[in-house]
Amino acid sequence: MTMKLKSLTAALACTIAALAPAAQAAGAALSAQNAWVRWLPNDLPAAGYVTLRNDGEQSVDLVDISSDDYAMVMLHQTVSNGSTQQMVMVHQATVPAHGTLAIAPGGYHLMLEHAKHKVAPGDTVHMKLKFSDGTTLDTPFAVKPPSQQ
Ligand SMILES: [Cu+2]
Repeated sequence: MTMKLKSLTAALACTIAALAPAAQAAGAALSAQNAWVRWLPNDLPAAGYVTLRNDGEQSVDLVDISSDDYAMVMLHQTVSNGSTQQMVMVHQATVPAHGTLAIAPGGYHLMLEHAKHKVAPGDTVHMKLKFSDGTTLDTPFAVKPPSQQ
């Protein structure tokens, strides 16, 4: 009986320890919402979109993105030169204090190239979003078909 109680206590302690990091993340200033990927066929580069929210007092920069699902992830911005549109690589983007940064069609996107395994609509891929304050958000992105707006 004593043994049983001890192992139950140990199991509870493990559960609490495992939950702690999640609770900490929930209390952090940065969060990611509505993360999705517009998938394209034939191994073409895909575009990732996400809204980043900063509930903190200081602006924070998104400075790096990596993924276990794509060999290359870059932050791009679509800029228009009169009638033509062009993508340029940017090295950081600011999430303002008490504000949001929309990485959304027509503005910023995450350029996802060289999938490490077969990815298709309906899948979930993960990006590690790293910020200037040291925060990392390991964010699931829902993979959607090319028709998704
Ligand atoms: Cu791009």
